[in-house]
Amino acid sequence: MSTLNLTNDPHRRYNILTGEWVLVSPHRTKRPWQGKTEAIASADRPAYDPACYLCPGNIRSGGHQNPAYTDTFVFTNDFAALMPDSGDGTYQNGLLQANGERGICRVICFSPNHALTLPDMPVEAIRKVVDLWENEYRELGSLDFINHVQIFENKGAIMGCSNPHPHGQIWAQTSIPQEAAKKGVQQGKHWASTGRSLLGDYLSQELTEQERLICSNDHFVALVPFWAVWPYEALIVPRRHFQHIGQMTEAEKDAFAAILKNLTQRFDRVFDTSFPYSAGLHQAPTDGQEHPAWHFHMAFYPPLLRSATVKKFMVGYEMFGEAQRDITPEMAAATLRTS
Ligand code: H2U
Repeated sequence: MSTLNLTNDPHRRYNILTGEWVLVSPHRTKRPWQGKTEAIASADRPAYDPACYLCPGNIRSGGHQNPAYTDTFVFTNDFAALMPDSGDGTYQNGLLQANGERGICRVICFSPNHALTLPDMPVEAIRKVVDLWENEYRELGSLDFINHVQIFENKGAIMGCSNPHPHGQIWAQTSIPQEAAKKGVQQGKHWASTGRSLLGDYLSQELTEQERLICSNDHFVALVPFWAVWPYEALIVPRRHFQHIGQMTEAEKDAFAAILKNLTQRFDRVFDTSFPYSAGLHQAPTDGQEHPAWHFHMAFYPPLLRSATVKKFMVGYEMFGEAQRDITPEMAAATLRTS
């Protein structure tokens, strides 16, 4: 058996959190690009936009008026994908099956200022977003029919975000959705066989090896995971093993806000543009069970590949085979570390 050179040889890496594989083709980074480029959204925005449905005091669809909020503001999505009182019956017809799904969708404004994004906001203002995420996780999670609370942000027009006003969303529902379910299984297996947190053990190894680290503080570490699929994918992991945002100490909440700013500022500097991404918190289900294996974390999936205008497409082999990347996670981490 020959030795594998991770910086040169095509290889597959294992995602310990999902049990899936990603194909890495480092030698391919030299290929020329003549494909699609994206328009850069103008960064010139007013602090208040009278036509924005998220700005303070403005009217949303359906006639609801936003209050004159001064920091964060949360409301039930006017076009919610899930509803609390929809049917929860089942459909079974031979091989065809479906289950009704109930839930609640909310929209969170991070700031009243239309012109800002998370990295532009002071750490104290980001801390208020963290507090709101915690409140929502607790409040929605305490409802009988809510077993999972997915908090996320979709940033940038190329991620399908409909409005540049700084905001995120929450979809809370009865079922544990697939991504979280896969992570629950993998973490559970490691816990059962070792009695330790999978991400805790992984973090120890990354802190020793150092080459995929981006930035850190007393309570959190940001790194490019060994199995990253998106070019500049990142993971924020707390040094302490806890299951959900409701267990963070005050110092950890401050540190979480600080690392969110640090990481997203680095993203913006990579291609000197407001970096688009989808980011989400993954944490224990709210089904009333103990989930000792769960280790809170936040993942960022940014699509940009070569510049502010060239993004990665998950098509072709990725749709029919499995995820693939060219630049190695180590190269991406080195870029983010020095950005
Ligand atoms: P994104 O821009 O991240 O896609 O989300 C904005 C959300 O805001 C979207 O889910 C909701 C949309 O349904 N929305 C309202 O709730 N009220 C409105 O007046 C417009 C958009």
